[in-house]
Amino acid sequence: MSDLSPHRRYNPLTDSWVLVSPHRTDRPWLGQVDRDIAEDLPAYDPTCALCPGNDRVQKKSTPEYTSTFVFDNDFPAILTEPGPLPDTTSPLLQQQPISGTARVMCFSPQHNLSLARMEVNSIRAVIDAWVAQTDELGTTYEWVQVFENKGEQMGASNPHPHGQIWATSSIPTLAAIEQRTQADYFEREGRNLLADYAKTEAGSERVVIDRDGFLALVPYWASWPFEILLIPRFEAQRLGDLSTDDRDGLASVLSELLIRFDNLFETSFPYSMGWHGAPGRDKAPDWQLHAHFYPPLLRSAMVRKFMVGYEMLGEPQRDITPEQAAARLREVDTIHYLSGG
Ligand code: H2U
Ligand code: ZN
Repeated sequence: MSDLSPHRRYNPLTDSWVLVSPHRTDRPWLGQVDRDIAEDLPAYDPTCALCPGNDRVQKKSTPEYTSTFVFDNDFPAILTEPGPLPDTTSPLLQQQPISGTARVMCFSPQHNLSLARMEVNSIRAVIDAWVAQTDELGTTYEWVQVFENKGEQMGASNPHPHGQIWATSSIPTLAAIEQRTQADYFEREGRNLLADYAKTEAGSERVVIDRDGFLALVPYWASWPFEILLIPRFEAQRLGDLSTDDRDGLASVLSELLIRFDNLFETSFPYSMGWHGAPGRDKAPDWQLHAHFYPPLLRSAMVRKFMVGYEMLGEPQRDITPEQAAARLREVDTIHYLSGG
């Protein structure tokens, strides 16, 4: 693939393009080399707000939980009651009120774990908690964003395995774009965009995992080097549509994917990931549930991709092709490098 010429690839979900420059993969690296941040963490950290039994701010405390634990974020970015808005006089100065709920979900009581190092049945408990949260908050709010921002390189403040849930009265920008592109495709083709895409990619060189009803692949239009799109192979609009069997399959596939991530550079692989499901509660045959994984690393635990320069001013650009990235992820072991197996 590396004898390909520079070209652009279209992302039908975001209606945007990415520049692929395969010939540049051998250029010398003279940029930043991060400090290797791998460190031995304790299973319990008395200063961690997310560890069982510890104090949080405002006289709150985290209980002695044994599986997952969800609490209202003590520093929420959105509030349940809308307040005053700035005065504006020009149509160019638009604003909208927003209300919402922000929660934190601890994936495990154990401070030094990550989803990649958790047992499949503990990952299954996280999936159940995601389903419960989206079901509950989806009755009140237009959009429920489940996400995990993992690792110091992503700006995460605490290594304790955790994710977040932000539920809002309005649909955020990126979700609204995906809603439009999926609706347009459905109207034009009479079929579901991501279901068609999953069919198109069956057996392709971009597939990393395809089993138990789930497809994990480096999408044709990926902008991050090891970006992954995870799609159920069956019709599912929201996390709540997953049966117990589906959730078992997902737990196993998630575990494998995250172990492959960690094994790629033998590091606790940083990323932002999150779920996109149909907004509201109505039937939405144009929507397909999916998860995005956006990891920043490029060529080692210490060398990451920067979305700067041309990317901030033009469009995303990548050197290593999605096909090469998928091959790398397929090559690595499915036993975690720290498990000593
Ligand atoms: P991040 O490192 O991904 O930001 O996650 C930590 C979250 O936990 C963050 O959103 C919340 C922060 O607001 N938090 C509390 O709600 N209470 C605390 O006492 C500490 C951190
Ligand atoms: Zn902790």
